[in-house]
Amino acid sequence: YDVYNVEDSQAEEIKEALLNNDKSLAITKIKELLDKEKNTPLNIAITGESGSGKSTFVNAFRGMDNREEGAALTGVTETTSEVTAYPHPNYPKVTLWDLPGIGTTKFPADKYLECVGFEKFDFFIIVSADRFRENDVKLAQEIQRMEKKFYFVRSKIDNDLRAERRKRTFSEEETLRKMRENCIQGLRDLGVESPQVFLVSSFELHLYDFSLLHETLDRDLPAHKRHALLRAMPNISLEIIDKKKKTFKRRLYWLSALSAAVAAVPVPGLSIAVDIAVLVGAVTDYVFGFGLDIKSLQRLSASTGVPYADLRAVIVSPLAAVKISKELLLKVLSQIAGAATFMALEEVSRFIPIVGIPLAMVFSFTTTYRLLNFILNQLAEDAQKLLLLVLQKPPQRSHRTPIQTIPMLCCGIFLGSAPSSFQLIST
Ligand SMILES: Nc1nc2c(ncn2[C@@H]2O[C@H](COP(=O)(O)OP(=O)(O)O)[C@@H](O)[C@H]2O)c(=O)[nH]1
Ligand SMILES: [Mg+2]
Repeated sequence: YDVYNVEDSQAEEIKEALLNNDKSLAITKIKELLDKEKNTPLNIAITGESGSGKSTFVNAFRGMDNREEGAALTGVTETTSEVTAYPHPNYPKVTLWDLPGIGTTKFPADKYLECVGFEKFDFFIIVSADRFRENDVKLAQEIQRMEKKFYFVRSKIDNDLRAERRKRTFSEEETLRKMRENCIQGLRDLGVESPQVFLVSSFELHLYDFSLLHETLDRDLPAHKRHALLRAMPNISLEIIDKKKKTFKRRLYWLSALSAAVAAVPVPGLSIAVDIAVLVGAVTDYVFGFGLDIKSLQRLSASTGVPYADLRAVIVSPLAAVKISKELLLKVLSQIAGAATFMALEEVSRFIPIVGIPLAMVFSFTTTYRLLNFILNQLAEDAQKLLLLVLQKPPQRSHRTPIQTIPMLCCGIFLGSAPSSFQLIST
């Protein structure tokens, strides 16, 4: 098992504890590792002038429609210097901060940063709906002086493209290229050395540069923050869903090791009781990460206009769009072919003297691994099918099917049609 494929230094400690047969230490360490990921705070500052589209971006990032309850208020002129926190609905430790425009506060850049409490932010996104101005640049320079990162987002790209589309010689690629270049040149002229500019439409995050923004942030952030960001990302591409699946899969080894360590405690019945609680936690995590919980699906329905029932109809996993309980999970697990046999073997093997304990560990590991892997694959497939469904929705005229998504679509269809019984075996 590829247990070493974790960037964390904790991995070595766990391995050592397991090898030394120090189970309680191993359990503590594995739990620490799993919890750490879940509890990593990520604070993203969104700034830019009033009307630039900050609040809409905050909502879109959290998978919310502007009109929804709990959404940041949009289309209102800023009059106060209030900083508002918008926690991610599924990962409240990931927070988007809607900052007032520097022009609204009338503070100089250094005072502005102090005023908004810059220390807590992991990075800044500076939004503008047209060219970037002196205020944006002064702020960027001050952010840099504070040794924080910043990225420029040129918003409302859909508006620009709509206007350009009227021209006879319209080429989307060319228009986007020019806009990007103009923004970069404008920032250079104002003194920013190598500005990173991303063209975004908050109404269509799956188009233009939002994916690129994620990739860039992914590169720049430290490992644990990277995971927090990925999990909170809206499902804008099949690739994002696949990346989520891969990080969950990496954690699967630790969950399986945890289950194995627990199973080796020679008390009948205990291993299964502990395992189920651990499994419920893990599966709930997958469901939330893929946005397959009831509330996320309602949000998806609201923001895309696809009826909830239609979304629900493509979902196969019995664990999506329901409240996950121990009872439900046990029922689902028992329905997964072969599962029952594995668990029975585990229970039996524990009582075989000497060989029993290590054998129980092995069985527990493989059982947990196979079951969670099966569930994870099925949920990821559901998320991909949902994405394909919402991208297909008719009102979005021929906006463009980005060329790069065509192979991914094929791949998604292929994944979607793979017989699920194979995935129980495949890793
Ligand atoms: N077409 C389009 N309009 C947008 C976009 N982002 C924001 N808007 C609109 O621009 C206006 C101002 O947006 P808002 O988010 O309130 O800006 P803020 O003042 O910076 O928070 C609102 O009417 C939004 O609907 C976008 O990506 N595309
Ligand atoms: Mg606003």
